[in-house]
Amino acid sequence: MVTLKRVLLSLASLAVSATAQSSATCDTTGAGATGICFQTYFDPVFGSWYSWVFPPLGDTTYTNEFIGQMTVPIAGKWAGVALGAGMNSNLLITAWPWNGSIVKSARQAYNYVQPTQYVGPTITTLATTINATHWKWTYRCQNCTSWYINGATGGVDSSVYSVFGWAYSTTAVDTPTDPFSTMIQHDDARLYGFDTTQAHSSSYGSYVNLGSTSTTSTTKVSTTTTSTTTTTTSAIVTVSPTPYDYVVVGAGNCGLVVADRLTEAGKNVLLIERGGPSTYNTGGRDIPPWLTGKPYTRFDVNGLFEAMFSSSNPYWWCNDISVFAGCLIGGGAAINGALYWYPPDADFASDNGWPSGWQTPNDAYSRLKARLPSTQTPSPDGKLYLTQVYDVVSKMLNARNFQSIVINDNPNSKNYVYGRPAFSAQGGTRYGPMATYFQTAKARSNLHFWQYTYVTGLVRTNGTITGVRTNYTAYGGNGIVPLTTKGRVILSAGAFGTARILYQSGIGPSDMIALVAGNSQYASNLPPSSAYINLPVGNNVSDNPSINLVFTHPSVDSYDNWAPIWSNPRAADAAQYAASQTGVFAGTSPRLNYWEALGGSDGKTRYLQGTARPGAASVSTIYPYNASQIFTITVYLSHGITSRGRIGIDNTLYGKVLTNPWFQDPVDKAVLLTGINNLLSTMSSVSGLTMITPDNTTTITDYVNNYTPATMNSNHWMGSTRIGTSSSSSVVDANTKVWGTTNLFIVDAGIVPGQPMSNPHGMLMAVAEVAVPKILALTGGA
Ligand code: 6FA
Ligand code: ABL
Repeated sequence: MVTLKRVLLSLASLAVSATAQSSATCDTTGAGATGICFQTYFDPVFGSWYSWVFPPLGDTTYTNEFIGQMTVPIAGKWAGVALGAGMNSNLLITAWPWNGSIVKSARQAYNYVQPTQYVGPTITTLATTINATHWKWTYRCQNCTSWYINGATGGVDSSVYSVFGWAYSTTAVDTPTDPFSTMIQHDDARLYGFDTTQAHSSSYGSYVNLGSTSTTSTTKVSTTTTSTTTTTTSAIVTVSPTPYDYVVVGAGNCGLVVADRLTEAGKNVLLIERGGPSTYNTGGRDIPPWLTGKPYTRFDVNGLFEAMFSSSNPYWWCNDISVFAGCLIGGGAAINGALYWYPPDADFASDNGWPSGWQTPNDAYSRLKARLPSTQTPSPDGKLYLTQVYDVVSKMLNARNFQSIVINDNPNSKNYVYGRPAFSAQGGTRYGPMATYFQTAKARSNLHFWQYTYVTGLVRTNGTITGVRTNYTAYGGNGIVPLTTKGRVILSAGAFGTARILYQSGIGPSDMIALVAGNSQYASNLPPSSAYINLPVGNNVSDNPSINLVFTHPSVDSYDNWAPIWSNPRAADAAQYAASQTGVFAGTSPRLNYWEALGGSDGKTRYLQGTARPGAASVSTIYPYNASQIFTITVYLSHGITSRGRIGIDNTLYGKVLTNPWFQDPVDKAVLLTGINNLLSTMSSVSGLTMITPDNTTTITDYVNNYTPATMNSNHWMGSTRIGTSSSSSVVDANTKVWGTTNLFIVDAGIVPGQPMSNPHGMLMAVAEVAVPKILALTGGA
């Protein structure tokens, strides 16, 4: 057992820091060997093996089935697999040993709650082995590769790389004889990349004929509680914790920049990300059917951006936040529209809420541009594609004497200007921080990276953080990552994610901490109430109010409203992208952006950004219209907005908006209305142009007044942990250190006090470029 433990330990560090991978193994040795060759994933946390083999691709005899095997330490009182990226809406199979055989069930979960019976699959045991250390169960699962769960269809496409999950518990189910027994939540569960493409066997037909044999080795443990408990103790795998100089939470847009700059400075850094791979170079293998065999996933191909919103299994969104946010490597930068603007000086101005020391960060801009230059021509052949929307909207703007410029050549020009969108793309692919900062960070031995690991709070003694709590419970036996004596934590979990971690650590308004204190799972992690730190976490939140206007014009190609791009794209465009990464698919949907400064009745200037694209998210009109000619102009109010809202959690710790941030100040609404009317004032100068949403049965004022608030969301949430000069009105000081703490920092959208001029992901990377040198320059740290 000592030997096994050492092997598992070394595998543990390997598998957690690298992309989890499956490998080919044949079950040919030891008692009860089936002879089946599987593709296997080894779980380093508890030391289980989860294996699959599918019929050959194209086989028509054994449709909709597979053979699976679980080899689980005897301490595992039940284990389960999810046939997809998460428990929710995927087929789940649970199993446990009982009286020398395996009790099995197919289950489903409608949410992150106890899974219940799922009717449909036929599961047949092919072999069972139970010995002193493990139980091994081999099963055939028929009617198991597609399902209808939770109102959605799902399935395993074994011709492409998959993401699967495991769950494991050391607590037995409530009624072991009942396959559908209730159970307490698993000790731990993870997702992992699984190479289904390698999990096919021409011997499948002979494997299913193993029949329902049950082999039980001579060393079978008795099923009495006493003897299994004895075995349990020696089989549990605990990974020894290592202290780190810096723990960075969140490998998102900002976290990747932070991790790169800290490791560049020689610090020993652990980067923790709750999600998994995105782009190919992060380990992602979610490749569209028309690019099979090519190294371009849905996250690489910019043209697949609009498909993010129409997938039946959108595993990339954070599943515990009420608004869109990316929970995978790259965070928002892995799933966003890749509009990428070099920040104007106004973004960091003191009248936008920034403390001194942040204005005109030219060095940071230079560092950012050097790592990630923008492009107006995402297609590597230098050509522009699908340009009709640009041509039409530029006519509306020319009639008002707007100037056409290269936006990122003139970042400070943001009044009466328009231009082609700038993208954080290169080589026809989404580039972003995943292809730049993350790659250099990963190449350094002082970067340690854990994915699929969820941070649930901080361990602290008053204002000093001593550890980071994770769901990797085998780590030190409790999932707590310790810090070196002068160690620091940097939260980059995004505006919602960071706020929640703070609440879970007793930092924030008392009503939010009270919700954690009332949560049976997390209450005990809170520090004593005398150590709570009262800060306005979640307050002062802003997001651009945005209004969509939908038009038609005879020259416009709506690009089929981006509907068939995942499974059935236009053949010529798909072939062009496959051959040279050029063409329509090299860019995301936007085709023109414009900016205008507008005065308000309060004497303040607010800026408006417009984004025009083929297609529309929704159309509401009494007019007959030609759907192949639709396009949208989204009008955002950005820099200078005064409205603020509040975000927080509910009693299940689900992240949500408590007070909408849009139009709290009526002047914001009045100014946006002025901007929309200005835009529409020259419509008649473009012949053939019709606005269909709103149509002429609705005035612009009514349209804006009746706009569903949630659809005004721009996904540009910031300010929940704003930077400032006082702990009564801000959460972090000018060095991004959380007030009242000695070693806790925040570097993400949450610290931004006022909306920047434009879509923010570039500006946010600049925030990280400014913040890291400030943190490193602060004395007292590692
Ligand atoms: N910004 C742009 O500039 N241009 C765009 O075109 C654009 N489009 C979109 C868009 O289309 C959508 C749908 C969304 C949601 C956002 C868009 N944005 C755009 C906004 C931009 O992407 C975000 O403002 C930006 O990504 C925010 O950067 P942050 O670094 O503050 O936050 P992220 O969400 O990127 O990263 C947080 C990371 O922490 C994630 O990887 C998450 O998985 C991880 N995390 C969260 N909680 C965690 C926990 N408890 N434990 C471990 N990891 C955690
Ligand atoms: C952004 O900055 C916004 O956050 C996104 O909402 C926006 O994308 C992208 N940039 C591109 O401009 C829109 C999509 O084009 C819509 O199809 C989608 O309905 C909307 O996001 C959802 O918020």
